[in-house]
Amino acid sequence: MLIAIGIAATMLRTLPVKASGLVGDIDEDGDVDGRDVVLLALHWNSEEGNPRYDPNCDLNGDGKIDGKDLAMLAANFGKTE
Ligand SMILES: [Ca+2]
Ligand SMILES: [Ca+2]
Repeated sequence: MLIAIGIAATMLRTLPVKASGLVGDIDEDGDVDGRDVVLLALHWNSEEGNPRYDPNCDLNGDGKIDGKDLAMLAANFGKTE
């Protein structure tokens, strides 16, 4: 329950800065599909300051690209704008 509230709060904080408005649409082509999963995988397990870190893949904006970001992408997988 606390985790769900935390994720919801993070999403509310993150949503306005995303250009596409669709959380998980990393390449901003209007849908959340395998290409976005691949992009997230390429930057997987990196942190802010690491050369592999890409803020577009850090969906919850916590400075790390990890399972929390994958969970947010998975929640929107298959969705389009
Ligand atoms: Ca996409
Ligand atoms: Ca993150």
